[in-house]
Amino acid sequence: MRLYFHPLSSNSRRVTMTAQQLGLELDLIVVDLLKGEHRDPEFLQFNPNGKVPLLEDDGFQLWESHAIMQYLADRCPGQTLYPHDAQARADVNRWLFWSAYHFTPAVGFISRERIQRRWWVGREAPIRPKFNAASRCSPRRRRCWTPIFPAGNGSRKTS
Ligand SMILES: N[C@@H](CCC(=O)N[C@@H](CS)C(=O)NCC(=O)O)C(=O)O
Repeated sequence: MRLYFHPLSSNSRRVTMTAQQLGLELDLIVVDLLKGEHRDPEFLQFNPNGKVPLLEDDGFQLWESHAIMQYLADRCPGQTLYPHDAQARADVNRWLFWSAYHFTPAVGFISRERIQRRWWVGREAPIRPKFNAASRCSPRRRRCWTPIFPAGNGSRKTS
């Protein structure tokens, strides 16, 4: 199986970490995002979103990191990482969906503003006094952060 990825991509990393846990060896192919290789027509043909990671398995192409994680587990008979019991699997799925819908977009925002901007613009975004990880979410969505940020607003209490 071949994984088109980028070493700095956290979406790619969750796939490589899953493969490692499963003891699966993947052929890793770097898609140079800085050179725009993810927008090449040959790549877009397999992932019209123009994003990594992309898995290729014997002519089958799969994009979306969480779907790839599930697929890798399903390709390993006897694996225990992704449970077969309905409730145990539902619990894992719960966190996969939470990661895809709530966690990753917010972390991506921080990464773009604080890290990637340094590459593209030469400096990170100015820090807004009230900025926190969930400040761009509506109050309803902000509540979704309570599993990891008990304060419910994306900030950790320091005192
Ligand atoms: N929901 C997708 C997100 C993939 C994604 O955003 N990948 C980033 C790298 S971490 C990318 O390829 N960005 C290139 C771009 O958006 O131009 C997944 O989970 O695989």
